[in-house]
Amino acid sequence: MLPKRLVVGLISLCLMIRCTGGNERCEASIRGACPPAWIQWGDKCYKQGSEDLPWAEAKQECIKMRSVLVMPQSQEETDFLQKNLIHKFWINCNDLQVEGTWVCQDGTTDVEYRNWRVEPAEPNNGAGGEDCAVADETGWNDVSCEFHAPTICKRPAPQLHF
Ligand SMILES: [Ca+2]
Ligand SMILES: [Ca+2]
Repeated sequence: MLPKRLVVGLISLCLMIRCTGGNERCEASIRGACPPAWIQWGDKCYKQGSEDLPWAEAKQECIKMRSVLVMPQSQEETDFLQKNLIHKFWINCNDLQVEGTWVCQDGTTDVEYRNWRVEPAEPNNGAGGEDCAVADETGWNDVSCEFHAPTICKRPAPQLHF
């Protein structure tokens, strides 16, 4: 345990930096660390699922861990995941509702970022039945939702507010 005085000092310092940083709103918060077994990138935490699963089950696995199936919002985020967890994984992106209309969401937020593989061109709805997407080093590919792929779950890093 940290001495109480040190903790109070650190919190005060954080408050001071926040409040003198020129922010219009003087909001104080300390970014917490990710739970054990989760890795941190910015203010997000990530964890790989225990086994390869079909897409819908991958989504459920993340919900069970109070998180969501990952949906990278940039190449930087993808690079971090591939370097630190696994090179190929499901993303929360599907065209199950309307063929060819891809819905990609980070939690409930629509994500505009796309990184479909260029060569061979994806998404190709191969065999007429590819409605879920995996990411790997070559970009995204649509595959059958029944395909078994690794899962990465994502959740916000805990924030302590004052
Ligand atoms: Ca499709
Ligand atoms: Ca495909």
